[in-house]
Amino acid sequence: MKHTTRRDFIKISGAGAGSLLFAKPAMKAFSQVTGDGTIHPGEKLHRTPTYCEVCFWKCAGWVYTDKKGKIKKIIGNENDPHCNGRLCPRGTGGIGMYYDEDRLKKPLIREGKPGSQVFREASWEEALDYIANKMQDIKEKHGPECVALFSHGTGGKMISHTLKAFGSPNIAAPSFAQCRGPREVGFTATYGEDVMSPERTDIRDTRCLVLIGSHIGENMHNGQIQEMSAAIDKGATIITVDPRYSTAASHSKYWLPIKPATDIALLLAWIHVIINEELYDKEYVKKYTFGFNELKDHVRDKTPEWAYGITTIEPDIIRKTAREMAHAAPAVIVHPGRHVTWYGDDTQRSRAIAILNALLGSWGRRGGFYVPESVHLPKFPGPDYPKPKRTWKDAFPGQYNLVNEVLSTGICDATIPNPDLDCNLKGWIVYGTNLMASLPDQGKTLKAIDNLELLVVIDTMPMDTASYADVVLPECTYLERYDVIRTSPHREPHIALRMPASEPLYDSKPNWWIAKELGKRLGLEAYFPWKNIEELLDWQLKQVGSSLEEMKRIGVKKLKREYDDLYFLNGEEFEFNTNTGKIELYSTELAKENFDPLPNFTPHPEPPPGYYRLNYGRAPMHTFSRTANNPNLWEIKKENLVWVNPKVAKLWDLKNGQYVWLKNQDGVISSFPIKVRITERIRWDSVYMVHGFGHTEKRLTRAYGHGASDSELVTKVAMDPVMGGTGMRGNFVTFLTENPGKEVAS
Ligand SMILES: Nc1nc2c(c(=O)[nH]1)N[C@H]1C(S)=C(S)[C@@H](COP(=O)(O)OP(=O)(O)OC[C@H]3O[C@@H](n4cnc5c(=O)[nH]c(N)nc54)[C@H](O)[C@@H]3O)O[C@H]1N2
Ligand SMILES: Nc1nc2c(c(=O)[nH]1)N[C@H]1C(S)=C(S)[C@@H](COP(=O)(O)OP(=O)(O)OC[C@H]3O[C@@H](n4cnc5c(=O)[nH]c(N)nc54)[C@H](O)[C@@H]3O)O[C@H]1N2
Ligand code: SF4
Ligand SMILES: [Mo]
Repeated sequence: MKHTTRRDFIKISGAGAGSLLFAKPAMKAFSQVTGDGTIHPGEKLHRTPTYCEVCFWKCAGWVYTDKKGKIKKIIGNENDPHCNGRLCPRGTGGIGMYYDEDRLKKPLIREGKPGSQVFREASWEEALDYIANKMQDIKEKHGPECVALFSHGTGGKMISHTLKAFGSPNIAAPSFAQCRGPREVGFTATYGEDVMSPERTDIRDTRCLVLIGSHIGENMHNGQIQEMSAAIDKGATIITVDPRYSTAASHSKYWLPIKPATDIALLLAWIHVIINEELYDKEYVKKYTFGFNELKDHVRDKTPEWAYGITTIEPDIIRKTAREMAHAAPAVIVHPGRHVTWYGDDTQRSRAIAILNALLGSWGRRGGFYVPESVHLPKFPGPDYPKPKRTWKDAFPGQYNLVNEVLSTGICDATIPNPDLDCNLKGWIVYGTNLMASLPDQGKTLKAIDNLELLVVIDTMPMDTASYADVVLPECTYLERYDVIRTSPHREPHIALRMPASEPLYDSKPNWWIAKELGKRLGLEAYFPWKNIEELLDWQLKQVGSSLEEMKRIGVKKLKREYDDLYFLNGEEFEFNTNTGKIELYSTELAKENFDPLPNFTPHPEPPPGYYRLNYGRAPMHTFSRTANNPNLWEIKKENLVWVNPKVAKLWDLKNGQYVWLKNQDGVISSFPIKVRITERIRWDSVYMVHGFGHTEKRLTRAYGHGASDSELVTKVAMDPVMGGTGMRGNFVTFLTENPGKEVAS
């Protein structure tokens, strides 16, 4: 196992966040980022501002085009707090999204029977008329609420506007029920506020960063990586809890290779040590928290020795790491993570993380969690949205009272006919999300799709979900369009502009145009009183003292904070937005809903003999399934590998580089084989693979058939009873070394 030293980490990261994890061949691929060769020295390039859409960190940058209008390169905007002038490799390689010759080029309408997957090209007029007619039909027969929107990504805001004007509140993203939902509900129950994106973690100034399955390093969220690197530079301690020896683990003072699914036991033991050894911030706890005595009683018997039997982490290490955190407090962060839908008790694990931070006094403190601010852009004058009569929650009476966002999987469930429901959803618009890859239990998604009267997919690529659509609309890429202004929260409030660097290729159109044209056909012109998006953006920008003209020049503008409270809890009075006005160690809200008011450890199912827990994560050069076909990024990583512990490899007589098929506990076999990587970096009870590969859509000429899809193998879901999140890490796989002769659907 190769160990890089702390010094090495600083050295490579100093060259740019992007190079952090890259070997030389990978970097070489980046020197030829454009589709048509390199930039000639001395060539004069024109630059336009953008913000990246390759992932949801949305770094602001500059796009350079040549005299002919060809896009040549993208670099970071120095003034942007998300990236500080440096893009990650995916952001640099974003040009590949524009040059990908497999892009959707024309609107498509399905021919023949539902499910036929045979399409014909259509004009925009015909495609939009078709959608509007169907939507009106559903509205008349069942009500507008029976059309739902799945959306992920910036452009979803415009399509949401059309849907809300149409009268439906059913707008969901997989980034809640399949991602950060439990953390937002867990932190809100504790602090009355959520963690937000970008996370309000003050990593830059932290003295101790605890990562619990948060694999920053493979998880390439740009600003966090840069801040973590800066923190290490200043001598911060990193503690990583991960059953896998992750990149972060390799830069940590302590790596705790925890038995999967047991983190709550570790967290309770840490809380026990911190209370028992009186290491908590007494003044902070007394002044700002509620329920300390209940918590103290609750963890009395949750000793490190108790946790050892569950987690396999030595009591001595549990004590040492707890002291390390307390020593750094309040400049300590027990990171809330982001993709936290693991085992179904995820809100409770997030609560335990929130409680631990409260004991250490890190919320609202420098080097802990800061208070972010964002710019509020006024809404362009127009009518209010109609008030919906029903919502998706009607399908789940009495459930999910603590949930403020829509559950994607809830929409899916509410689409499958059920005698208890007076209305099933009948139409889906899917914008910028590949449901077949991002929702668990593909069988269920397909069942829901089977019951639809209308499925519209708006995408840039012919992704897996598009093949089930009635109508497919080709959106132009982020490099060819304006979008809404980015107003994400940060230390300093700021705005960022995305504008087209080039005309849209083929017959693709931007989301704002699609939203407006569809709105027009639905009789919703009044909601689109602006001529084009330039007029809308310019008006909004002028309300906050800028203009489109200014933003085209500078790309990012920082504004003054309204409140001087970046770090607010230094002894002053503060009322939290909870029932008690305090940080709730004991949650009155969870108690009211009959959930555990203090987190408990519950054991989870173990893999049956011959099976291994399916663990998955990210690769630094790819984003989910969306970059698998990107020519630049594909060049660097064409397929995922399955990580297998040497002991397991020996047992199965597996060799490095050998291809195997994976079969899960429900008998589902991966469509394609996956290459074995034998490594000590994964525990013997689990295997690991990167999410987003194994595409079954042949129109993705590069990505088709490369690697295996974790999504296919996630057929079992551990539902979080508090907020409906779908725990996806309770699936187990075994190896098939012979070709199972599986027919591949495409
Ligand atoms: N099994 C499994 N499931 C998971 C995860 C996992 O790791 N494993 N991760 C979960 C997490 S954390 C999340 S956040 C979700 C992510 O889920 P998704 O957001 O669905 O992720 P992608 O698979 O990247 O799908 C994005 C889609 O948007 C399209 N797209 C890209 N850019 C544009 C654009 O500008 N306009 C339009 N219209 N479309 C565009 C892409 O072509 C692609 O089809 O998945 C969740 N589901
Ligand atoms: N390059 C790149 N970066 C990305 C993305 C991307 O697609 N590509 N997606 C972004 C998005 S939307 C999200 S949500 C984040 C997700 O990134 P994170 O929130 O960092 O990660 P997770 O996917 O939850 O966690 C993956 C890690 O959890 C470990 N793990 C598995 N089981 C357990 C367990 O039981 N206990 C513990 N302690 N650890 C466990 C795995 O070994 C792995 O190292 O990444 C973001 N960043
Ligand atoms: S982290 Fe990378 S992919 Fe994500 S927005 Fe920033 S540059 Fe783009
Ligand atoms: Mo996510």
